[in-house]
Amino acid sequence: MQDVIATYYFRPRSDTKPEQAAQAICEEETTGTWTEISTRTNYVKRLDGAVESLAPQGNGYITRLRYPAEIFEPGNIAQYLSVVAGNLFGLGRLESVRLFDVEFPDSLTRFKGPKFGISGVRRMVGSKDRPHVGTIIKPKVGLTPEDTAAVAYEAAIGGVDLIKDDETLTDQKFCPIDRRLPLVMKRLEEAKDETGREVLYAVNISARADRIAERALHAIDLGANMVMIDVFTTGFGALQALGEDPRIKVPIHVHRTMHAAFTRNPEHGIAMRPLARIIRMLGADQLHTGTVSGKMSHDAPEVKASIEVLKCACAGMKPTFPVSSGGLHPGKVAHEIATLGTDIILQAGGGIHGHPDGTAAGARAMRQAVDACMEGTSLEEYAKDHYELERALKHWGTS
Ligand code: CAP
Ligand code: MG
Repeated sequence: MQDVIATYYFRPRSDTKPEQAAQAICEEETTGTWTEISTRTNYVKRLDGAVESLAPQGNGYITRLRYPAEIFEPGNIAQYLSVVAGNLFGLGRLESVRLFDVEFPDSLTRFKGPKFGISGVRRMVGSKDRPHVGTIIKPKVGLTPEDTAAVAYEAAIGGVDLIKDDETLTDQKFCPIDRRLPLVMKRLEEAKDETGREVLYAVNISARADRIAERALHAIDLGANMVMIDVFTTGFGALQALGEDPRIKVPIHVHRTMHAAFTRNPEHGIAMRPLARIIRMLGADQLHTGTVSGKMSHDAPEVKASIEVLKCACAGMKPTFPVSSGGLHPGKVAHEIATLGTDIILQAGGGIHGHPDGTAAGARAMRQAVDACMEGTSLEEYAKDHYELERALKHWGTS
């Protein structure tokens, strides 16, 4: 494949034929505009887009469009996106249009990708093939640094692999990074002395793009063993700045807050899959791809499609660890693993801290649920001699 192939679903306006609508996208995103122009000379036309295929699907049509590779500036994701996911969303001749996927040729995927990837993160934690268990400190904001660290300690003692800040906690006055991070790392050291296990803490360094590398380096100076970024609110350039900076030698956890503004409507917007491809290229070691049973709206085939592109062979890049999060609790673990596999991070905030016996018990229950699945035993069976899991299943059920 030499060029870029983008796949869209669309519904044309009633006065527009599907062929015209697909052509309108091609023209808008390459060399055309709404009318003939004298400046679109013969030498320019080599950059024309082309409709590769068009077929009815559901209430609309699915089309594959080819954009010449030469239109793209290698390495400039902002520019890639303004071609494949740009003005087309606003074209009046379309009632709706959704970017389903985009495939880039090798010449446009020369990115470093994740520094650690799934195997690098597994090495840090010391796991082989089981799903990782993560937790989000809850409440998402409001705790003092001391209480945040105490909750982190409990979760670590209980057996989680990863602790992360929530997406809205950054460096507010009530819990500044300079105080929170060293305290959390100190408490995680204490937990390590007791359990022998390394636990990762993803401190949320989301900030304006031109300061983010500085903030990451400062966090590393304070002892961070992972950083987290809200990629859509912060911007792709910010993630790229972290991913490509050789001084940032810790894994990057990527949260996707705001994604549903463009991924949720099945007829319009951008599916998670093409975004996941790009986020992996930019250096995400872990990325939220959604659950198949949790509190956020979800669509199993879409979640699986996003996970697939995080792991597929792509320009020698390491695979990104997918994260299933949002409304999970131990009773949901079996369904998540059965659908999404074992190369997955299962995160529970409420589903750990809301355990009737507290955070450590909640973490134990999540780990027991994972162990049950790895042993091929049902949760109910495993719960018979695993007290924390039994309590969790009684509290939340298994659906
Ligand atoms: C999970 C979470 C995440 C969601 C986001 C939350 O907490 O921290 O932000 O997972 O969804 O605040 O909801 P709970 P997604 O475990 O308490 O639900 O990963 O789909 O972007
Ligand atoms: Mg959250």
